[in-house]
Amino acid sequence: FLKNAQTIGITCVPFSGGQPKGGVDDGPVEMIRFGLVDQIEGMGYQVDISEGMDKYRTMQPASDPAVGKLKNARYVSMAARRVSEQVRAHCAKGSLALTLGGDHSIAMGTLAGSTAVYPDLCVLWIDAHADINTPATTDSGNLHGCPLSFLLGLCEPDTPATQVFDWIKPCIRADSLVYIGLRDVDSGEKALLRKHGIKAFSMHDVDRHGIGRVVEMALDHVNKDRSRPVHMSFDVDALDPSVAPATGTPVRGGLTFREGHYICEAVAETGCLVAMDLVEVNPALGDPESLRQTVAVGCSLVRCSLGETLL
Ligand code: HAR
Ligand code: MN
Ligand code: MN
Ligand code: MN
Repeated sequence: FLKNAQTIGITCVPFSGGQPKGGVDDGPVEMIRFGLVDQIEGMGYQVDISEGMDKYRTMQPASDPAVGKLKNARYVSMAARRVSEQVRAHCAKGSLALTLGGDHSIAMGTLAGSTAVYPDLCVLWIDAHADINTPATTDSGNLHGCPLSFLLGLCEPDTPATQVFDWIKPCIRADSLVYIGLRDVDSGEKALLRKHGIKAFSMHDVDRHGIGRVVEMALDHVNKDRSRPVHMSFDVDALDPSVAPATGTPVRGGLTFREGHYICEAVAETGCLVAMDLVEVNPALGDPESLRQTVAVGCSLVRCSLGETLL
C-alpha cells in the first residue's frame, strides 16, 4: 500500500442508533462547523467529502423490535452497511478514510469497508471501553458496545442477531487488534480479551510505562516493522472527561490532552494510517463551553493524526 495519502476522504455519519442518547448524531456537523475541512486543506491535503449531512434517521425502520437484547439492530445494521460502502470507496481510491461519528457502532461499517481494501490492516482501538460485547454478553443491548465482536467473528453463530448483520464477515484477526485507554470493561468482555489473547493497554499501563512506551509496544504488537496499513478508531471518551466532557459515557481517569495527542502524532509518524474514526462527540451533553472544548479536541486529534506537529 502507499504510505502518506494525499487525499482525505471524509464520511460524516450523523447517527445515534447504537446507544440511547440523542445528540451524538450532531457530532459531525459540529466538527465541520468548527472548520475541520479548512484545517485539513490548510495542511496541504485534498479533501473529498463523500456525502452530505443528511441524518441517518430517515432510514430508520418503522418497526425495529429488540433482537434478543440488542436495540435498534436493523437500523444499526443498515447504517453501518452504508458507512462501509463509503469507506471502502475512499480506500479504494487511495484516500485516507476519515469517518466522523456518530456513536461507535458505526465502526462495524468503517472497518468492514477498510478491510475490504486492506485485508492485512491492523487496528488501534483508543477507548475507555472495549466495545467487544457479543449479543449474548451485552447487558445494555447498546450496539456501540459491540462492534468488535462482529468484526472479529466472536458472536454466537446462527442467531437472529447474526442474521440481521449477515453482511458483516469476520475481517479482523484477534492478533491484529490492540487497545489503548481502557478503564471500563465489562466482565464478559474481560473474559473475551483473555480467551482470544487480545492485547490491551489500560490506563494502568499508561500510568506504569508512560504513553510513549505504551504506543511503541502497541505498534510493535500489531505492526512490528511499520509496514502494515493502520486503521485507528478513536473514541473521544478515551480522553479524560475533564478534556472531552461532551460524550455519552464518560469515565474518570482517562488520557490527558497530551497523551491523546501523542498517540495520534506517533501514529502519523509511521505513515501507515489508512483510516481513522473519530466518534462519540455529543454536542447535546453539557454547557456550550464543554461542547466547544470537546469539538475542538476532536478536530485537533484528527489534525495530529494527519501529521500536524508542534514544531
Ligand atoms: N460496555 C458497556 C456496554 O456494552 C458500555 C459501552 C460503551 N460505551 C461507549 N463505547 N461509548 O465505547 O453497554
Ligand atoms: Mn467506543
Ligand atoms: Mn467508549
Ligand atoms: Mn460499565
